[in-house]
Amino acid sequence: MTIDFLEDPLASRRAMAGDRDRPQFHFLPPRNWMNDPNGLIYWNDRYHLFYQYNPYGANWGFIHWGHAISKDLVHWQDQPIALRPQDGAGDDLGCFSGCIVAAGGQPTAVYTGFAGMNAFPILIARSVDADLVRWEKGEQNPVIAAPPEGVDPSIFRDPYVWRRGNRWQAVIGAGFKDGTSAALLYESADLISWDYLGPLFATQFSEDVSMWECPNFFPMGDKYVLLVSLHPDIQGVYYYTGTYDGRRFTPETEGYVEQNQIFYAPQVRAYPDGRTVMLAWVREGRTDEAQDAAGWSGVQCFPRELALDGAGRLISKPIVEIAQLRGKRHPLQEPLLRPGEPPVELFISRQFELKLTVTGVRGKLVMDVLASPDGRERTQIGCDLGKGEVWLDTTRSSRSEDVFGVCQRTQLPGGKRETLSIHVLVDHSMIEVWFDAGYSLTGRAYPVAAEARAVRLSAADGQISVRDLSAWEMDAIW
Ligand code: DQQ
Repeated sequence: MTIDFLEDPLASRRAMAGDRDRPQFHFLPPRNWMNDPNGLIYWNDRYHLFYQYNPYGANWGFIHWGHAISKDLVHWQDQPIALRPQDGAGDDLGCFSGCIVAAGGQPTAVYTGFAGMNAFPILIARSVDADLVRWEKGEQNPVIAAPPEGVDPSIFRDPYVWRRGNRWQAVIGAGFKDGTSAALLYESADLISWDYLGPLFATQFSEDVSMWECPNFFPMGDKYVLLVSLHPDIQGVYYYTGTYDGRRFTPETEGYVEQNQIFYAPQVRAYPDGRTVMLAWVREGRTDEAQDAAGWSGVQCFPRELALDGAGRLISKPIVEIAQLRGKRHPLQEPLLRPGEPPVELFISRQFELKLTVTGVRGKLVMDVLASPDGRERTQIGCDLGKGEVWLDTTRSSRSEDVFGVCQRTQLPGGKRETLSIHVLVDHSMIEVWFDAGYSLTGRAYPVAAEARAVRLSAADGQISVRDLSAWEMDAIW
């Protein structure tokens, strides 16, 4: 069976309208499984998002490239499937991750074929219409048949291509047989014939990491950023910022973008308006059976604009277009929170944006979202000003046994502080938080109780004052 088009995607979306866990203002396919974003490109006045997609079910397998377009990076329109596996084409078992570049005015996908556990050839496909709906696979495929000497052939994939002078350059994620993780550098005049130039950068990352998946390499100001996803078992997304001489990258600053098993395989694109924007796969935090029962799995993070802070650290924020989705504004008083006092209930919602700034000499802010009236289900966002520590805790989000909660804690750079901004997006099961205008934590929560919708604030270990408090109901994007 070949699925050429998504049959009535809006009807599929409507059929899931009653699903309380399904995000409403983040991109996800009409149904079934999605993972990595691929092929981000702005073309003919449209943003294009391609994505790893299983049209046959809500778990990973037989990966195609799904496709959606947008005028504003926020509202999306479903398109037919763009790339599908094909016997004997090098992508017999799947069309894995890759990117799209415009070569001589023709968008060309450079992607990973999956043809067996040791067969990840690099392939190209060219778009043959203005809307990037129809694709023809390159007659010269594979353009890179196998990894270089010393690289384990089972861990070599995910080309990311850019233009440098009159040549194309690419990094491909890999792991050497000695355990070194690497972003391998290649160069080409035509996207067909590629020269291997050695590792752009390689290191023994840790004993648990065997390769870097989905490397991205892009300039930011006068620096370059290498972004890598830690394999196996989805161990987080890591970045290096540094300098690049056209052959070698010299890192100066490094850190986690996020260290969890939820946010993974981002793709970054510099758009014509000058912004550098990141999308990423946000995994479910529940069992395969629960995903099957829901009929869908995987969400894209809200598009995040990237920047470097004063110390060269990579930071992000939701793109400004988020303001288009703001609906009713919640009228709110700015509370003074004292330890021992009952929590202040701000409003009731599962689909909102909330911004605030907290101030205190020490003390902890505790924010419960998706909280049930009896408090048995609640998702906690918090910060300890005295320690400069922040967290997102989903261990008590749900009474369901099909759900995995996790407490993510991280230390903010610079430690202790007296003032901290917090920016929260809650979109049903999808939770994104930015602390200090740049440091994000992403999580998933699936409360069982229909009334688990309260947002409450309290303080512990010291008084906290809240200011710049604003919150909006968010519109759905479909
Ligand atoms: N997902 C793709 C691979 C990539 C992985 C397969 C990362 O190309 O390495 O679906 O999530």
